[in-house]
Amino acid sequence: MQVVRARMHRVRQALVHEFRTSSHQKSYLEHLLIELHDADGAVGWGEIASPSGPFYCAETTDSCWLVAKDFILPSLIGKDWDHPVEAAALWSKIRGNEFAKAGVDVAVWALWTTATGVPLATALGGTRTEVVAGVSLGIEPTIDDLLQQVRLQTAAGYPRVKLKIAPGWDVDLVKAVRAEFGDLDLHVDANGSYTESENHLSALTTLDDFGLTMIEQPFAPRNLMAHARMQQRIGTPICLDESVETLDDLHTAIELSACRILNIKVSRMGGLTPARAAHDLARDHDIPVWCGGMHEFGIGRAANVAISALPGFSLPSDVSASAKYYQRDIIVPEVVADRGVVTVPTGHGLGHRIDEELIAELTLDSVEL
Ligand code: OSB
Ligand code: MG
Repeated sequence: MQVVRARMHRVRQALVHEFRTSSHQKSYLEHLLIELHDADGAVGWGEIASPSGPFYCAETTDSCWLVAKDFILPSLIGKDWDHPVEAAALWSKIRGNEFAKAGVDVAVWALWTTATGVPLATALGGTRTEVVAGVSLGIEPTIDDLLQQVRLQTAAGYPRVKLKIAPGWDVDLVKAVRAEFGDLDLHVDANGSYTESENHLSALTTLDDFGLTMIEQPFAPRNLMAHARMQQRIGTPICLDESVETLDDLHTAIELSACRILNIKVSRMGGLTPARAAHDLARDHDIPVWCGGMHEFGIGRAANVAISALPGFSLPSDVSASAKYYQRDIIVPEVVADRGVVTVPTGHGLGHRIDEELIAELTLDSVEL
């Protein structure tokens, strides 16, 4: 198989509800869509879901645009390959830039599964026909606003809620949510905003008393030692997100006992090929995994649903319905959840039609290679 032509589109969509984390705030997103064509006319789409600024990780929308255009796509175009794993080897010399690689990797998998007529989840080794979705709720102006969001999403049937926390926005709100939702599957995500200062350690150890399913990424991404020390002090499992960009990071985290749960993001880890390898490694070490999200539009979301069908994804994933994020999604049908359950598509490729008309309306800039 050979990619003979590639296009990249910068596409903007407004979020239905503004999202704030410890590091940034957003009301709309700009993602890069990758469109790959082979010589026989087959097409595969992928999505680079990088945040616009370098606050979640080092990448930005603009850095992804540059690296995809000047390095990743040129490494792929005109080369022969028989399987997506072989295609990914073509750009393996490029360091970092995992979000940019992920969009191209998803497009390659979509192209290959479209051309061969196989559903993406099946090609990846997925065994589930349905995946369970949770919701991720951002920092709100007040605890009452947050409670309102929890009521809305649990009423929609989502069985798991994750709350963004930051120093000063932690114990009180978890206490309030627990008081109203006593047995809800609840977890918190700090996006690396805590240090090992006395105040911060005291807040984190207090959170150990609320029956949380996990505490996600309390400390800075490279500070695996702090995670290992905290995991020794508390019973609540620590889950890593930002710390694990590569398989080597995961090997180190396992060696250090820095986590008991892993959030696998296709976007953060450079695509479906490395995400699947992380799933396999975690399973060998009895570490349960779930699929995290970056507010992907429909294309990235479809890839997240497909990887969530693998057997090790035993915890609810951040693959909420399109409607939780966007007024109208760029795939048809959009992703729907029935009481928090998403059906894995059985059609070939991503299993959704790409709404190119809508994409054209939302596109700010395009480039062709
Ligand atoms: O840490 O999981 C995160 C969104 C932007 C940046 C970081 C994170 C998130 C989410 C959103 O939690 C999860 C989703 O896509 O629903
Ligand atoms: Mg996270």
